[in-house]
Amino acid sequence: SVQASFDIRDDDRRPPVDDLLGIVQRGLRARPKRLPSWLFYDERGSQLFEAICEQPEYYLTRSEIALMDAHAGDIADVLGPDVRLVEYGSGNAIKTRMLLEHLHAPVSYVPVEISAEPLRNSTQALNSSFPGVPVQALHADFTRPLRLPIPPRAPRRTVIYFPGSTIGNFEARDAAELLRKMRGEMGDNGGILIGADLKKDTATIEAAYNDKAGVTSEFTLNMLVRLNREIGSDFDLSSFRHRAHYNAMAGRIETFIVSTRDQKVRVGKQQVSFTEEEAMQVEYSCKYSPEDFAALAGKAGLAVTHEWTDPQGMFAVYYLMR
Ligand code: AVI
Repeated sequence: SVQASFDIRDDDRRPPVDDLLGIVQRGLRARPKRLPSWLFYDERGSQLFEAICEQPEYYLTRSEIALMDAHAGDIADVLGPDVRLVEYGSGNAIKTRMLLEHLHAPVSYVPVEISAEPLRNSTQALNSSFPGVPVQALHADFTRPLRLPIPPRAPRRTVIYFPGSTIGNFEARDAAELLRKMRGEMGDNGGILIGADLKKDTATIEAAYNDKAGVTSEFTLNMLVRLNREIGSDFDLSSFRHRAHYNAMAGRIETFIVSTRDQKVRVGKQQVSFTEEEAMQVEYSCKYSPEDFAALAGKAGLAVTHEWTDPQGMFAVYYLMR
């Protein structure tokens, strides 16, 4: 019988977010004001993101699952046998499961995740569903250089899996840099399997980031709730609102937190002024044509060797190699 096994390793070089106040104050001094989108993902923010994925307007998750449903077997054939699968982020692992079900004799599964609790949960759940696949979880920030655990046996290749179009939350330069970092980690014979949202009509995209139930709005404003709690700022939640619009020229959703009145907010020892309608930038979600994505990969020294889309042509998954 196969022995279930998993371990969770702490990357001791993981930087604690010890200077949250400094990061926020710097962002609020910028013009226009801006805060980094990773600030969304505290415990509540991660729950709200999961809820966004279930909104009827948010087609990304459903489309990527439909894509995996249609093509996971073919994807597994392209990756080949004896793969070590390294996943950047380990959120809700539906897509990972669909992939693991089809992979031929995977060597190990290595989820890399900065939040300890979700990492522990998904590691345990995956381990009980796939007792034959050793899980070597890594508690680390995937944007930083990783020290991957030693695999239980020599893999034929390392494949980095980065679903969800999370690459789109990085600005072009940072996205290329992240792909280049992955390129180093996967090695000569490795590959990257990556999901990216496709460009499409503005109305469909904008609806996905402005759901009727208001979940995305709550997700966006939760960033201020988090800051009030963690750095003791006094953002008045009732005088800020969510705004997301599609910048077709730049090919991205741009999300802002907008001040609904002239106001001052205390952030540490500083008073920060907001004018009425002042918009603070908090997230980009880039959309790519297949050509855009091939160009991005090229900047990182990678080539698209395969691409798949869901039956409705909403979302794409690319396989990249050196
Ligand atoms: C995680 N990421 C791919 C989501 C996106 O679509 O950019 C985050 C999100 N922001 C608002 N809604 C969803």
